[in-house]
Amino acid sequence: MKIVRTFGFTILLCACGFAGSAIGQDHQHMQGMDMGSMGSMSMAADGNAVKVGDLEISGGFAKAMLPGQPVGGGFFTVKNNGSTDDRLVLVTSPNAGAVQLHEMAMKDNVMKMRELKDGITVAAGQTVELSPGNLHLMFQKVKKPFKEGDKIPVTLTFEKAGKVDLMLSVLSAQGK
Ligand SMILES: [Cu+2]
Repeated sequence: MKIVRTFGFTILLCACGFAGSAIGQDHQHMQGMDMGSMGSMSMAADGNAVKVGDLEISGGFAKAMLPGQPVGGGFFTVKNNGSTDDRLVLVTSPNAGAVQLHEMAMKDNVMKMRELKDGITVAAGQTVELSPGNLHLMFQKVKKPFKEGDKIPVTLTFEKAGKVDLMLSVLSAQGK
């Protein structure tokens, strides 16, 4: 994983997945990561929104992976138009051996990422955004590295709304 330090955030996801399988769910990402630079990575919306029950899912995208990179990041926005809370509990994709739900957060000035085993809650009337540097999907055991322009199908399972298929457009490794 030497290249991790040379290229910043893009390979970070790679570092995460690597460390994640090796040492568990609360793994260290990168020393002293600058939140400011991460904030500037805005999300590129795709426009193909899908609905299931009271939920509306939009802006799905994934980042291109570098050759040999074992894991990839995926992102989208979920809006809950209903009056009951729901929860994203499972994500699967034919392009990956497993898909985990992760969050990233600053802790003691260090960016850390951990798997959310209980899923991601989308409260009634709220919108939850999975975006670089925050909540994200982590594709594990990816069969073929995601290339810019690819489409990655995923199936999301929500506790109440049930299953819905979503297509993630692969953007550049920078997520733009
Ligand atoms: Cu992750």
